Amino acid sequence: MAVADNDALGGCLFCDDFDDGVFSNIAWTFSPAGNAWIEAAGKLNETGTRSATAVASPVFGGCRLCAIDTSFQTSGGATSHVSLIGWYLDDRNYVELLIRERDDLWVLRQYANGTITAKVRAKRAILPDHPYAVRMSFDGTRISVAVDGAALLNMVPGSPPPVGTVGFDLKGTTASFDYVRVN
Ligand SMILES: [Ca+2]
Ligand SMILES: [Ca+2]
Repeated sequence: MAVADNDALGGCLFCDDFDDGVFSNIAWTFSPAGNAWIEAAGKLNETGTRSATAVASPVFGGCRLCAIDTSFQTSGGATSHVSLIGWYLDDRNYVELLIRERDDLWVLRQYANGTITAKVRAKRAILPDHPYAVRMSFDGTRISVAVDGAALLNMVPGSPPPVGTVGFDLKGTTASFDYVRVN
């Protein structure tokens, strides 16, 4: 089975630098199924008018007390949003950091049993096609988000507590992800 280039960034629970031009549709799960996420120019790239999701399953079994790093960028657009997904158990139980370029809006929220159980939001400039380095981490009490090294959001998640794998989602735009690293 083809696996992600898991060791390219050094020690990690799971990481992929998206640098080898091969993105496995066996290692990752896509929604809609068969959607073409393309690894090119050192990044994972996707364009979607409708929602498109890629989840690192089965390649990564998930984590609970962990930190997820990525660098992502979006071309933005009127109805666009892009998300970094963490602690993904299934499509009813996960955490996401969602950004809306048009509104310069950053939203951190948890879905538990299909319902939003925790949510915080902040304004911070989002420039089209500008990369942002993001860390989303859970210490057992709070989920925190830092952007380019500066704290931006945190929240206490509801029940059940988050656990699971990582992924990406977008709608109405083009987005690129330089790497994902979980520790
Ligand atoms: Ca690859
Ligand atoms: Ca890369």
